[in-house]
Parts: sequence; structure tokens; C-alpha cells
Amino acid sequence: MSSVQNNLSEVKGSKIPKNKNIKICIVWAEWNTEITSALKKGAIDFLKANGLSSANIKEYSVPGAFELVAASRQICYSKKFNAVISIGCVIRGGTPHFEYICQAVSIGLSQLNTQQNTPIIFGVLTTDNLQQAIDRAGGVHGNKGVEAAITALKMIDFNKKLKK
Ligand code: DLZ
Repeated sequence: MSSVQNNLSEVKGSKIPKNKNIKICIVWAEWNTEITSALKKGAIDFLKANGLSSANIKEYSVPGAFELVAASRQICYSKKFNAVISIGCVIRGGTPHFEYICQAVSIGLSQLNTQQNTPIIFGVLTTDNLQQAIDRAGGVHGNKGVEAAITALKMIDFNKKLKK
């Protein structure tokens, strides 16, 4: 996700669109739960602070980041939500597994984004170690769950403007 130089949790950018009448689904991976829970909490707290009620935020968990693609696909095709936030945390280990999972998730979610019109936000941390993940889940580099929530609101607004 973003670098130290481009920390969306702090950078204001364009105005955050206000819209209470939207539904957002968060799908989060249980692997590295302490990190993914913090990312999810960051996203939910931000959405609520920006006017969404609990009824308009739904969450589902999946076992690992690899499952985010299939789950996000099903959520999109259910047509119940204006955006999906996919949250995960993949930490590099001693085998090439990290590369396979990261590639599968990033390409899978990217392809899914272009196959249909419900925005899927990439809220997956891919880090070399646990500390880098902690730093980005409410630590010194902000909370990337918050950034994912901001991106969801902006992409929903983009879709709304396009329909006018
Ligand atoms: C197996 C595995 C490993 C080693 N590491 C992670 C990880 O760091 N983050 C994560 O979200 N999931 C991991 N997984 C689980 C896979 O994503 C997936 O759940 C399993 O391979 C079963 O399909």
C-alpha cells in the first residue's frame, strides 16, 4: 500500500464525499488477525465518523488473503453493496509462498475490478515483517484501513458522478 512519502491517512487530497445512503461490505482475512482486525476497525470507525450507520456496513471474514478474491467476487455479484473493501495482511516468510499469495490476490482483485462495476478496494498489506505491518495498522505510518475506507467513498462517488 502507500509509502511513508504518500500516507493517505494524513494527506487530505480531494474532499471526502459525504453519502449516508450507501452500503459497504468489508471482507477481511483471519490470517494475521491482530493486524487485519486493526485495519478493519480503522475502516469501520472512519466510515461511521463519516455518516454511515452500522446497518450500512457489513463484514465477512475468510481464512486467508488468498480467499479474498473469490469472496469479493461473490459479494460484488450479489449486487447488494456500493463497494467492497478487501482487507488482508501477507507477511514474507522463508519460502516463495509470499510471492504467490501476493500475486494471486493483487491480480485477482485487479481483474475483478475491471470485470464488473462495484469498486473493490485493495486493503491488503504485503510486508517483509510483522513490525512493518504494525506500523501500517494504526502505527507510525497510519492505518491503511482508513485509507481503504477513504478510497471506497471516493470510488462510490466516482460511480455516482458517472451515472449523472
Ligand atoms: C498459508 C498462508 C501463509 C503461509 N501466510 C499467509 C499470510 O501471511 N497472510 C494470509 O492472509 N494468508 C496466509 N496464508 C493462508 C492463505 O492465504 C490461504 O488461506 C491458504 O493457502 C488456503 O487457501
